Amino acid sequence: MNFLSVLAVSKTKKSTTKTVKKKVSKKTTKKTAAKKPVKKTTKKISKKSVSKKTIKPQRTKVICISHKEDCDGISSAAIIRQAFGGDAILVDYPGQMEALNQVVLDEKLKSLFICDLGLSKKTQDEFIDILTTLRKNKVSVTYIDHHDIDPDVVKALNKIKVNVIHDINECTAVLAYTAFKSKLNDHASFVAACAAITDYMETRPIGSKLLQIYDRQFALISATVMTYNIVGHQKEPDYLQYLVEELADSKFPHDIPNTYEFAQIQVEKLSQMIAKVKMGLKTMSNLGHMEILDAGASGAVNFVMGLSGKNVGVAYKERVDHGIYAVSVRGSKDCKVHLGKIVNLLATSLGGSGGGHDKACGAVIPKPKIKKFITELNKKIK
Ligand SMILES: [Mn+2]
Repeated sequence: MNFLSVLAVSKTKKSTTKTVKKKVSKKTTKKTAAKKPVKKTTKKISKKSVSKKTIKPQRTKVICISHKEDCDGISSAAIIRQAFGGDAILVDYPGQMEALNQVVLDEKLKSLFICDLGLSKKTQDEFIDILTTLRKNKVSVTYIDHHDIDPDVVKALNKIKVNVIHDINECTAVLAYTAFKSKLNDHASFVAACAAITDYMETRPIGSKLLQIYDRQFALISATVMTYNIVGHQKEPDYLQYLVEELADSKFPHDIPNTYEFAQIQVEKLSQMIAKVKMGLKTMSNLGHMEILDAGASGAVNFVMGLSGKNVGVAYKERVDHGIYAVSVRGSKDCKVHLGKIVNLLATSLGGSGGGHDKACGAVIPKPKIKKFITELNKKIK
């Protein structure tokens, strides 16, 4: 706990220094601008003659909105931070749109990166709308992802000149590493390789090349320890930020204090989870499912699938604050349907959202619809 408060202090310090560096006048200008109703006219005039008194606040901020729940999201944020600086906003799927709606209001935002956050039928239109506003405000936007995406969304994003880096064949951190390699140091390839491992994508063309730079066992234990620290700190945003900063600063997971001790605690919890899943697991003809009460659904879902003996596992956890269930779905190697696509459509039809990969995906389902979601999914995956 202590070191966290130290972190918080050092962070504040950093940002204060930044603001001071950026000249005091900017702040004053911004305030005046907000009060004056003539803002727009002044803006137009000052555009050409960018002279001493620009009313428009200068856009200087770099922000990366990335997925907070796994190594790929955290690693992507670290890679963007190393390449471009700036701060990360780490979110889960339910928090994704909220974060976008926040940053769109930030008058200092200069460039935005969005990483490892797939879209669904439910969210894609709003996503395009927000990015359109950002582009109108001349914010540079880069969207890096590898989840299944509606081709029309890519078209729409290209049209508004969002830099779309999308490939379902590699994980997001590997895509980010490849795109911005020239701005990254050697260690970034390790961060990307760890992300590929946790996303089951270390056998893909680029992922495998990155992994072979390192000793396989060393990379595996590093990726695993990272993952356990990320999963176990979901409710501590400061710690997740700290991980991003340390990885961006070329630290190995074992160089970050207490990560291995923390991973030990997590594996103990997981072994208890095995016992709990054995007790609470329910099965239908085509899937196993279970409500999770005291851990994350994604940590349990592999056990639910494995122990059920079915080709699909579903674990769901209530998010009381949102009135929804966060649902994790996994398919075995023998699962022949694309779960991400099925879950996207089904979740949307029930007033939720969802999607992802063929054998690993997630959904947000309104609380009263969870039973229906499971019975319908069971029907659709024969
Ligand atoms: Mn990913």
